[in-house]
Amino acid sequence: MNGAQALLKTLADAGIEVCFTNPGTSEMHFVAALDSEPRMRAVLALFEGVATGAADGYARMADKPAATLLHLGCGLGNGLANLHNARKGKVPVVNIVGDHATYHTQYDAQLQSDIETVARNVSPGFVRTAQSTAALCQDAADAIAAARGLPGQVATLVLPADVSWGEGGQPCPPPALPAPTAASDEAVQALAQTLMQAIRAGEKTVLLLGGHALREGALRSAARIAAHSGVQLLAEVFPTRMERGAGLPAVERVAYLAELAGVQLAGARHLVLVDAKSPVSFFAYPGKASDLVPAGCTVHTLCSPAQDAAASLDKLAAALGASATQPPLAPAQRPGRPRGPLTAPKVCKAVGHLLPENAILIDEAITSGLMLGVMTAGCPRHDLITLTGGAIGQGLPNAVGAAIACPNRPVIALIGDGTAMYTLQALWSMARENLHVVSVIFNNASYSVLNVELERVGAEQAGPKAKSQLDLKGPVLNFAQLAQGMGVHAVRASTAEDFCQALEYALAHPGPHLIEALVPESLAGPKRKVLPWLLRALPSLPPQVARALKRKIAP
Ligand SMILES: Cc1ncc(C[n+]2csc(CCOP(=O)(O)OP(=O)(O)O)c2C)c(N)n1
Ligand SMILES: [Mg+2]
Repeated sequence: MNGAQALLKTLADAGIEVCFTNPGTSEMHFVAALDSEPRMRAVLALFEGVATGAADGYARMADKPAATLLHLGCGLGNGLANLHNARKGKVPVVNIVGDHATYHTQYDAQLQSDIETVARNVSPGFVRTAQSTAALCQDAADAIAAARGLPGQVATLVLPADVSWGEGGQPCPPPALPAPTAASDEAVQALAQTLMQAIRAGEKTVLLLGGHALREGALRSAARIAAHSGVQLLAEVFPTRMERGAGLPAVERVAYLAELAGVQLAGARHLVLVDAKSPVSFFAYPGKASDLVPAGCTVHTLCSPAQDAAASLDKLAAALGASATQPPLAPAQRPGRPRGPLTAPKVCKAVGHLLPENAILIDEAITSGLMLGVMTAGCPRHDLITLTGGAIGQGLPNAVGAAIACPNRPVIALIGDGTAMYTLQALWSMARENLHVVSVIFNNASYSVLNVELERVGAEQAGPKAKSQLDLKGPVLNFAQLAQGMGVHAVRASTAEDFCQALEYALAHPGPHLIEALVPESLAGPKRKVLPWLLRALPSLPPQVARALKRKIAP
């Protein structure tokens, strides 16, 4: 066996079944070896950001990593934004990055660059350059172990061409994965005491759920604790994967806008982190706090991302006497069928009206998705995937990976028009692999959220040059035509009736579809003007009024 063949066998033996590729000359032996390993599916992406985002989406749904195959430092660099999103979401990915043959690097040829430096940013826990064909598969097993540990991470193995083509490859058995451990008895007991005291004293206590705490088992335990003890539940702002819908506990997410998150957390005296990071503002704004933990609030940790969230919550529920409590669950209910001229909230309503059983919902709709949460809260149960690292261009590639991980589940990806243009090539991979993905693109001809941010940061009066940097009107994009050019069935909708019909058709016909929703900006005109004022006023309003306003702006 050559190195590449042994590597593929090692990957497949460890349960890695899919490789999202964008190869070049240095990866040709790996490409050639693909046919020697029938257990490995190879999926071509036409841009590295699609390959890495697909690997991310795949792992979120399969709960195990895919591999990527990338071309030297430049290919890895092209895939970096979505690896960043995977890193922030603690999603396992095994990158295989081809490199020049070891003896070729001294010549500083055209594609020569420092791959490890590029990799370190997104895979700080594991970057290694394989040095010999004989040791390659041990390197791969170490990479897989690093990726699959708790928390999951991006691991990068650099594969020089001569290590790949060299003879004498030795496949390695799959690495042993340590069983995740729950929070210790002592830690749970101590926290239970603190919480009981706090609750007796009437102090507002919040459990902040993130990571694996947003899966069904953990959610149920958390909801038992909440129902029994009166603590409040919040979910982290951008979940990696959240199970929700009718029959599951409904958990409100921390708001994206810091001022709204402030309303949610106001008055909290105890914040308990459950596989979550202490909340901070997405960006800094002049004169506003970055840390969202209110003054006088103590932060506790039930379990870190390296621990078993569900088992830790179970233990806490038991310690509080909540194990038998029946928590309230989201009732089954859907919004009605929207009518009239299409708007972004009506698209969200239509999705809520029609969302099929067991769907995977990907939300990268930016301002157009503000109503998605409420509109789908009572839908049949589904998984929600969100933009974990803020680097846009994640959603369409995620859809490719999610559909490959779960071929029997419909995937609906809601994407902003600006966002869609980062990794639009994902559509081609959807067509080639015949994936059942419905991509909904909100064409509002704008980087709308940045117009909001322009007002919020208090920048000086924006002139025409500034405004044109946030405007996508000249020329207006035609996503239906772009999709058709990549082999994806696509339609445009400008009324709610047309949109509903298109969505029904797409859901009923397996395979990729794109629906281009022609919508006005959700936050425009007077709404956009008053928003910064409202946000600034929130802390001085009575809590009930502030909460009502929060529900109105971002339910
Ligand atoms: C990789 C990356 N580049 C740029 C940005 C900055 N950014 C955030 S939102 C956004 C525009 C989003 O526009 P669109 O998808 O049309 O959504 P809308 O604001 O119109 O709702 C940009 C450019 C980012 N977050 N990530
Ligand atoms: Mg837009």
